[in-house]
Amino acid sequence: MSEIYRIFGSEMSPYSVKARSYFRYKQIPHEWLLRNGEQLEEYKKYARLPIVPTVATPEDEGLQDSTPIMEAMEEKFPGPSIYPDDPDLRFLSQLLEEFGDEWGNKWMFHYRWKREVDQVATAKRLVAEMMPGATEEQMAPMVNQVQERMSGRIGVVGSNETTSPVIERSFKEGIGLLEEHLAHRPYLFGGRPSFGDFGLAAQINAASTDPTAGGILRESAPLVSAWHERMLDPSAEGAFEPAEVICESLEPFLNGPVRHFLTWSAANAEAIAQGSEEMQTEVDGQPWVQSVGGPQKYHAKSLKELRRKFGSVPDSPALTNLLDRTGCLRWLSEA
Ligand SMILES: N[C@@H](CCC(=O)N[C@@H](CS)C(=O)NCC(=O)O)C(=O)O
Repeated sequence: MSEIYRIFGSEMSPYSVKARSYFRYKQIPHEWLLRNGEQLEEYKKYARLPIVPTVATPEDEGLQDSTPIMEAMEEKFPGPSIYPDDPDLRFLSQLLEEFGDEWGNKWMFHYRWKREVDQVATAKRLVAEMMPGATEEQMAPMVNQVQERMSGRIGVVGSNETTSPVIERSFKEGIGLLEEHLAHRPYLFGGRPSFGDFGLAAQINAASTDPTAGGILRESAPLVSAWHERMLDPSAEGAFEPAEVICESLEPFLNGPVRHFLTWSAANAEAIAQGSEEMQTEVDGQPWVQSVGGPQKYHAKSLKELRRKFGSVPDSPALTNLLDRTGCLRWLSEA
């Protein structure tokens, strides 16, 4: 039996790139396979859901969902750990990972499919990956199809006329705050990558490959740009930093984008629990309205999981006070 893990993914998929960065950092033997025509039959053997990444294990099992994939691998391959030893930092790292997967993905997906220039550039890259070796002419009908289909799906991440300015402001604020935090360290928690780095860097990296978001990043956030690129093949350069230092430096980011994300996530979970078809709330003082469908159920589940993780952190006044000051605590403590 082969000892190699196989990752079926796409260069365009942030969750796939996240999983690949993780396998690289941990030096877990793996093979990266694009899910295109050549691999489709093999991919289908392992994919319960039609998503990437899908990992085929040496035991011939299929794994999906980047977060549980990484958690399962951490148990099998503990070193070098992506969990900071300090329990407060460990939780903050999990919070930032969830933030990246859910809110960072809104940033990325919104910019990717909002404007024509990004739609066209992305559709071309997606089709080139699906049809290796095809000419522009051969690809053109498919490019149009993908552009039409995907731009119509922008609402899936909650992007619409009402929320568009909130998402764009959050992105700009977020990368500005990360730029300050990363002025003093190569990774979010110090000298080595943590759980949170993998989740957040992958979304920002995907955004950076698109014209509009990429332009904003290159112009306004050179350190964030260097970080998300470093995260494609990260290596430990030092230790995780002490909790006091990291908590102080991350406070503005928690108090802005992370608080806004949790406000949204709690309202989403509430709408699902009530069986509503639409959610309405305020994010960053602005109205947020979106329809609630299948993908939002996934978010409600992952918030529940984050709350479970928070519930298992050993009692820590420092962490509780930080989360309280930044307006995050109330959303993490609710049942
Ligand atoms: N929660 C999943 C999300 C995976 C996901 O949404 N993947 C997207 C690409 S980024 C996908 O496969 N979309 C459908 C498709 O490409 O066919 C994870 O963390 O792995």
